[in-house]
Amino acid sequence: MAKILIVSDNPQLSSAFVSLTNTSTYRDDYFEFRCSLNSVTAMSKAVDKPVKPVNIKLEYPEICENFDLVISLHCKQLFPEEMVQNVRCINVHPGLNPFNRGWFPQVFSILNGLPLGATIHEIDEHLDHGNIIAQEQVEVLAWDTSKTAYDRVLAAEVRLLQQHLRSIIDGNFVSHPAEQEGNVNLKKDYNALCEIDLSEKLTFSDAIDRLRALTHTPYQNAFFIDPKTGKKIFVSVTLNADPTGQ
Ligand code: 0FX
Repeated sequence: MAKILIVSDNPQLSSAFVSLTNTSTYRDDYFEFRCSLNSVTAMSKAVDKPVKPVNIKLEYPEICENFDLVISLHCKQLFPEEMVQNVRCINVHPGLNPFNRGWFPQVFSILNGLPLGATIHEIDEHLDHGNIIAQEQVEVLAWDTSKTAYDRVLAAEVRLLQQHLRSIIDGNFVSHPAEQEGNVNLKKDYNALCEIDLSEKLTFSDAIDRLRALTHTPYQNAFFIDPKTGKKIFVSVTLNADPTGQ
């Protein structure tokens, strides 16, 4: 029986993972979920059983000893180098490595035009970097917001898990390094995008891209400060492709 630890802070993907593994293909495997402290309530609801919090930096020796495989489904904690060297660690990432590795890939793909998709890869000591096991590219449409592009990426992640989870657990997958190092975006890069400078001059095309990249219900991301009242005003956009196909 393979003992697999799933570390996740993403309820939606975790719930899809539970549906996938509640099938006869996985009846001989043992899955345990853990998450960051602030995700306990949402994660327990998503997987329909209590999920224990984990501090990976402190608890990784116990993890290495007790599990054959660790799968990160959007875990917000970094895995220590010593952990990834001692137990097989796999990441399911909402981006098409090596493009826009790191934070919120679809936001940056809308802005810089680099390809978007989902990647399952081995975890090494660098961010979203290890050998690639499987990938699926998704399109970015002119009328996408962060939310619509993200939903497409999540669906691709679930498809990749359906296709590759069995071989990942059995350890008989093939993986290869990315052909280039690509680029990385951090949380601070994303945060810097959110404050709109009302005096910035840019084309309509760039302005629409910036606002749709930051439109993601139910979040309020882009904002400007009203010069008259000093109030913070949030901005999001609605885009609709003509349904008649014109
Ligand atoms: O779980 P996740 O989809 O993924 C993020 C990173 O993008 C990913 O690279 C990393 N491996 C993982 C650990 O964390 O993030 P989320 O559930 O916090 O957010 C999902 C989407 O929601 C995000 O892509 C954009 C949107 N969002 C989220 C927050 C928190 C916003 O638009 N504004 C926000 O403040």
